Amino acid sequence: MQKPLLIIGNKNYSSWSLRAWLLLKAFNINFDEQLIELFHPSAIPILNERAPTGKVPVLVYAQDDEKVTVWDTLAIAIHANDYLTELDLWTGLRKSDAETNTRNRINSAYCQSIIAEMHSGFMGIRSEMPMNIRATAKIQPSNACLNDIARIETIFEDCLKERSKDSYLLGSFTAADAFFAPVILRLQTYADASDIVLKPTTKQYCETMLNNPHLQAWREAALEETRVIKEDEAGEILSVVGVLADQK
Ligand SMILES: N[C@@H](CCC(=O)N[C@@H](CS)C(=O)NCC(=O)O)C(=O)O
Repeated sequence: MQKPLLIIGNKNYSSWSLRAWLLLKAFNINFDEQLIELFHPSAIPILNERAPTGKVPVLVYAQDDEKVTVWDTLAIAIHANDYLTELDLWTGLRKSDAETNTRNRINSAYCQSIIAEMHSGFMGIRSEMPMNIRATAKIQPSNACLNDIARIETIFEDCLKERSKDSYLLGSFTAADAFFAPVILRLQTYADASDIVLKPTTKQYCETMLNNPHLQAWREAALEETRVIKEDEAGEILSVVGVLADQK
């Protein structure tokens, strides 16, 4: 099998790309990455050739001279779990151990349910707090956005209430942590600035995720980017960090 190639968008903005990238990194799946400029003419030939929906992320590789293409983050997670690792992405356990008891089955169901919930919902937070890693911004959150945050905090409480302080959502790192990673970065850059008060469990989990070395590597790369995409920015930008700040 050829080494997979993950095509992603700008790291400062592309939340779906982050989910797929972090998942593959966290599960030690070897891949190359190709970054395209979102909403830019230079991306069009690459997307036309590789991305059936014109969106990223897309995972491509060759096997037995045939081309395998996986688009959409949820499909990439399922495909990676089925073909690219000995680990079970829903529990973080070895596949041979993952089905041995009811607790693992409950965790697997919980993980799959919350990543599906993220994939199909949370439109309030996703539209009003677009991922913009470099920028601290103040927004006026709607009730839909606040309801999304409340639901996310309930999930975090539910997952973490009986776990150690620095635990991931289901104990070990799973697909759930990758799918909620952009939320962590959004809370980091919008919550305080917008007077959104977060629960202690949420703050603790944010700290755990921000200490994850792969998420840190993504964030550092995002802060090196210079492209500003106006349609992916929201609210009143109070400050920026990274190379754009250094240029001022
Ligand atoms: N449902 C898709 C969403 C992918 C998506 O919306 N990607 C954005 C970047 S985060 C994109 O490619 N936007 C470019 C466009 O819409 O033209 C998934 O789960 O991967």
